[in-house]
Amino acid sequence: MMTPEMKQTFDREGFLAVEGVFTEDEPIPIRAQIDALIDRPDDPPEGVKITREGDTVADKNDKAALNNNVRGAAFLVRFMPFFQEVARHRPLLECARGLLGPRVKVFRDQALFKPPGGQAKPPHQDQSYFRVVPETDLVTAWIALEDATRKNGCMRYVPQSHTHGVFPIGKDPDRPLHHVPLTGKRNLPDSLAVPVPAGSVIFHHGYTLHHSDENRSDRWRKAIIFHFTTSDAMSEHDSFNEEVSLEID
Ligand SMILES: O=C(O)CCC(=O)C(=O)O
Repeated sequence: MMTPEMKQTFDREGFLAVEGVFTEDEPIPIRAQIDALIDRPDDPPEGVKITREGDTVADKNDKAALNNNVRGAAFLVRFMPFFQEVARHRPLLECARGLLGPRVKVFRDQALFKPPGGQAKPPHQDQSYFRVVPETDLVTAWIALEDATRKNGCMRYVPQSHTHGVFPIGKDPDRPLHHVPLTGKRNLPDSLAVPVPAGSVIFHHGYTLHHSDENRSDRWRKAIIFHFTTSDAMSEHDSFNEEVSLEID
């Protein structure tokens, strides 16, 4: 599944889209699990955390900004056997091992469901948050459960941005949790939209700058996201190490 040419592209560009990692049918039961979470956001399975659009807002009294739409979930793999099976999906693991080496784990997992009108995700680097060591041992797998299109807010990546390491972090007063990468005078190319059909997986390096636009369609854009690392990698932040999603190899 992961040819030497694909690995070279990933190493050069900092991301790689692989179509057909999951068959056409495989996302269907995964979507059903996600839909059940969306339908009952106040009653998630134990340990699973539901996130809402308004979670990113600075002023929790600002009723106009405080959009209560369900936006995502965290710890599906850590707490739900169904998603542990998804994380052990053989072609997915072949790709992850092809990029990271023979021994991998799911360091962290999340799901992002961008509802119609759902807000853009600003540019960021995953390593800015996770601080995994060895620093190059974090690869995120973004798994499309629906077709991801320019209209519904597909992923966008800044080619070769992974060659710069973690940028200094700035603050956005409107989004206090967000790490704004201060790219300074570096002459970075524009980000590239990467539309993919359902069942595709886009892999990106922990340093790669990425973001997504608002969902301008009338349908949800649903994805699950597994942050893979090598088995022995650890975060500089102990809290992450205490909440690893799934040991695999
Ligand atoms: O799904 C999105 O729009 C953003 C996902 C993301 O930031 C990530 O996979 O690290």
